Amino acid sequence: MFTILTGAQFGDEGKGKVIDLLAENYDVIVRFQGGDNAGHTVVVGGKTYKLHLVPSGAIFGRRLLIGPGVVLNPRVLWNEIQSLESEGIKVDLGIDPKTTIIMPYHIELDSLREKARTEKIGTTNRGIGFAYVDKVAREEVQMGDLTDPALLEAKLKEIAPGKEKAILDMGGDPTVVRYAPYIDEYLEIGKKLKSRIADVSREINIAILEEKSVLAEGAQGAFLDVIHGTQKFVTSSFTIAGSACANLGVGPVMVDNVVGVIKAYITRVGEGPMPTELVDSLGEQMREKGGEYGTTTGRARRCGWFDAVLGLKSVYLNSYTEMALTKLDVLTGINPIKICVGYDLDGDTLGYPPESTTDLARCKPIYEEVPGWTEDITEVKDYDDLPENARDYVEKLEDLLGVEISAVSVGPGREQTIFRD
Ligand code: 2SA
Ligand code: GDP
Ligand code: MG
Repeated sequence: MFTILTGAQFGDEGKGKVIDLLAENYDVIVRFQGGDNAGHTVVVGGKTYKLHLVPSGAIFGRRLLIGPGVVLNPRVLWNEIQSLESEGIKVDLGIDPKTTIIMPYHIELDSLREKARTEKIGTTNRGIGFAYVDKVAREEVQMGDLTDPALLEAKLKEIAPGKEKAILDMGGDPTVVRYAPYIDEYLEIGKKLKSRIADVSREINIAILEEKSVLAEGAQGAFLDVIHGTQKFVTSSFTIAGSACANLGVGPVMVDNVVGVIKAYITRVGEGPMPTELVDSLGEQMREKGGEYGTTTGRARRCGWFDAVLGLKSVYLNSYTEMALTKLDVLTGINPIKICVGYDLDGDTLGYPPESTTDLARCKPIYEEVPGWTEDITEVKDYDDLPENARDYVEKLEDLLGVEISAVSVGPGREQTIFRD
């Protein structure tokens, strides 16, 4: 069985929590895009794990893979493995040798470029964009190169002058490109990770043929997709479900399920349009109650009402077969609750977002109001025990999106999840 799971909004929908839960039923969990810009939180037995590169099936002790479409900072990965193993979690990880390596100069370029932008993107400053640029420009260093000092040296010899010039042109310090201590450190990590190198496409295809179950873990969310998102305010990878097939080397006919994770409201971190953003005390209330701060950078996330117009597009982009709705508990006590069911753009009513980012930024949300609830729902285990207004809210979103909401999350903990039958 092959399942793909993606974020249906702007990331941070609670994918880490849902993947951890699903991991019980999967043999293999694999990351297919993005890098350590991702921050996936798993809370088990009161302990919080913030994962950036290691797939969120780690806590269940599953076979974990990092596919070649990921951009990987070896230092972050090594620290993450060490930290998990020091807590007694065995990390059974395979890394594709073609995985792109994030080099210190990518981080330097990311930072210099963002500083120079008059209109910021609000990147996580992890070098993601520049690492993907190098992949496409065929100037990347790959995971396999870190296990072969001569190959790495030859590659850097070829690549370095261009990077040094680019950094110099932006007023940065070019010595970072050939800084010997980092090269030695990367080679040292390469040595340590050598035994974990694996042909990820092959391993996944064999696993599926042997009737094992594989879960592809998306990072970020639909509207941060580099093609279908709100350019330029996007990440540099393909975040939608179809990307898992291309990035992992698995044909589309192998896909059995596509799970969308969607928050009961919406958040965005970084710049870019978000039509239902609340810049008032209610937005702040959602941020505080929902703990809406970047898992990687600690930045405050912007919060707003659930946007069913964007939601519908996300369903189209991903072809979800089911969805998990998270953070319903955060809406407790808010009355009425608003749902964006359309946009007003220059007097026209839209039921689907415009393609242009600048048009999207001009859209005014059209809201439908529904009554809220006041009961604490964080301990509810059965769907029927939710307050009626909470159930109506879930079912209203289900109707608007046209996809079954099969799980409702009412708290960060693994056990704070209601499965609907
Ligand atoms: P980048 O660094 O080039 O990928 O940034 C480009 C845009 O993508 C957004 N982005 C994210 N949005 C939500 N969550 C992400 N992960 C972290 C988290 C973010 C954090 O889990 O909270 O800690 O700040 C993530 N990663 C990238 C980013 O904000 C830019 O808008
Ligand atoms: P991801 O990037 O999609 O994995 O999401 P993050 O981990 O960056 O952010 C989601 C945050 O919400 C984390 O702190 C989770 O522990 C938390 N969370 C997940 N589900 C719920 C929920 O149902 N209720 C509450 N209150 N918090 C949740
Ligand atoms: Mg996150």
